[in-house]
Amino acid sequence: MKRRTALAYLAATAVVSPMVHAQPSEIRPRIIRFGYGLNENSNQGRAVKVFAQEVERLSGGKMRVRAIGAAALGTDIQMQQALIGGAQEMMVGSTATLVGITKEMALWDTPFLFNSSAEADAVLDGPVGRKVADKLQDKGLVGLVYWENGFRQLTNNKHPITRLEDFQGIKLRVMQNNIFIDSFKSLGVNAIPLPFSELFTALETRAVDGQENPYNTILSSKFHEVQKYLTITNHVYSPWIVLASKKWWDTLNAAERKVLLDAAVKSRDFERKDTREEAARALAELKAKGMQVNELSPAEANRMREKLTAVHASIADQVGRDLWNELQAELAKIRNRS
Ligand code: TK8
Repeated sequence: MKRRTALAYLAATAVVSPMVHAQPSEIRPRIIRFGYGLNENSNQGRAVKVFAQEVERLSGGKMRVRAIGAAALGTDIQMQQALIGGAQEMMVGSTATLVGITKEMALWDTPFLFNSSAEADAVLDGPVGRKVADKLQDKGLVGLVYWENGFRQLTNNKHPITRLEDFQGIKLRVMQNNIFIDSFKSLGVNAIPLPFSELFTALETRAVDGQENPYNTILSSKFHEVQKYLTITNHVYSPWIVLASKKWWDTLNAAERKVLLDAAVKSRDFERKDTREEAARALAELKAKGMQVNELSPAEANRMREKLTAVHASIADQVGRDLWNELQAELAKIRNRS
């Protein structure tokens, strides 16, 4: 099937322009396989669709995106490897799962780094966000834009979390990197790193008691069906990043790259707006679906914050003091302005 398509395509290009004049761009697949982890009916799925439509429109139909959700092409980490090897063209996923490839990505896992999504946008779209994304190039990936995953909240099936002591012994699924593991261990939980695609089943079979993700994901992944308690913690802001295979990107001409970049920016603006609108409704919807929701008292929120900000020094060491200081200076500038 693959073979026939490739041959048919070669034959078609040969008629239009003799093979001797064929540019590398004419023999690469015009279909862009774009993988993502959430399902189609999620903020991630909706934004991938916008990206696909824009690529098709801006390229006059010459470039087409085949969007494949629900981790059908693999977990974030598996897809990253496929991009690096050139077996897949594009994906969107958590920056947190890139920390094993580019240590500077750990910057975005800093608990309580941003006070608002406006701060996150300003930093991620600014020079520090660009610098961190550009570090991926040496590793075979091109980081195009950051999307909003969002502020993360905690759910579990054991009991409401109202005090720091309630974290004790909870088996909590965390994203696969050392910052998340260390952060949650400092709260006393039993932190279990798992890919997102295994999470629903792990919750359903009670292999883990809880997890943490933004309201949007809790809702679109139907975690409310297998989780009873939701605690509003806003403990960290997670970005997603749209990635391209560097191997593939290097075969594109300037016009094609521009199509992808313009479509990425358009999808980013759509995605952030859509995500924020959905987040504003999602909490009420989760309550209506039976989740028991609680907020931490200011005193308990502070105790949690203190524990989590204690990991800041080790993040600064991991990403490098210069980058850490640059980020803090950038944040101070933004906060001064507003
Ligand atoms: C989706 C993941 C997800 C993330 C997680 O592939 O793993 O909990 O929040 O969005 O990247």
